[in-house]
Amino acid sequence: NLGDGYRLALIGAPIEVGTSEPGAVMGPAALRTAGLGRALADLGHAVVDHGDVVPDGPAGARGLDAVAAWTRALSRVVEGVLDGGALPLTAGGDHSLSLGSIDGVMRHCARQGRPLFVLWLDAHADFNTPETSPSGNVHGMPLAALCGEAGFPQLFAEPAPPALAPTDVHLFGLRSIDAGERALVAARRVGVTDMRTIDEFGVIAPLRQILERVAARGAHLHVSFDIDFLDPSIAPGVGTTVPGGATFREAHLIMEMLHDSGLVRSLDIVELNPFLDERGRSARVLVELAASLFGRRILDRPTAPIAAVPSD
Ligand code: Z70
Ligand code: MN
Ligand code: MN
Ligand code: MN
Repeated sequence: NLGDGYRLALIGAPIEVGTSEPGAVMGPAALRTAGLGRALADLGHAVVDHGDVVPDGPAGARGLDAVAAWTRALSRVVEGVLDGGALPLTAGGDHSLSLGSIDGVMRHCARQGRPLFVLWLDAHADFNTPETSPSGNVHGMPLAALCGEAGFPQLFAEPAPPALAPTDVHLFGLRSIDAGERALVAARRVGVTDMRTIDEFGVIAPLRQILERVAARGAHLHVSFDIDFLDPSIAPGVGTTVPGGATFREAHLIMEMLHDSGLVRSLDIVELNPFLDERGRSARVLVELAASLFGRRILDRPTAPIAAVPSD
């Protein structure tokens, strides 16, 4: 157990080589400017800012070689933070950074003999391979690479940990998927709560099911939060806006439930593009949501279980 005050490690990952839309490189700076570190420290956590990670070797060009240089560097930092008993919060940067953060988490978990579960809050599936990708953008591919799909060059340092099991990945908030990745997600039995499910059942029931499963297995829960999970009306600072995203209230509730579960052991916040933002709105929303995930609440008590709410 992490106890009350967590040790949080803020890791900047100013990476945009996985997208065709420039600006995500400014993400970590914008999150710091919006007060990410201060908000978490104000909640009583010990926050250490590790600064921005520098890629291993040349990472100037776009594409998989550049991403590999980031992946190796990020993996080392994230694994080191976990080995030191702190919780890594990797702030991006485009979603290809999760290749590195999750590789680091997998190495840490493998050594501890602990199962890993990945909750992917995103409008997209990010399950393309170089072959299925319509855009060639690596930020649309990290989950396929982590799950061991063929067609990727060597991205991870040797020895690579065993691939992530697709059944231990859950896509939450999905509303935009390409034909090739759609077939793969179905064939590999990746867990999915799409926007239609959320419209029908809300966020509580599907998320509770996931959290119960993670708790029962004693798994390490990694949350990868793509800002495009949110509706663009509350978070316009993203490269590709997809309408019909999570509302302000749904997103807060998810963060509060994640906090109350006590299961989250590592986090990515990705795809913030401050160049496309409106006066820092998106960065501020992300800081607020991160604060909710790490314990900010309206009243100083957990939300009452439904059964305890007086009915009539
Ligand atoms: C599409 C692709 C994507 C953003 C992920 C989109 C990928 N599936 N876009 N996050 N903003 O190009 O692979
Ligand atoms: Mn994504
Ligand atoms: Mn380790
Ligand atoms: Mn996305």
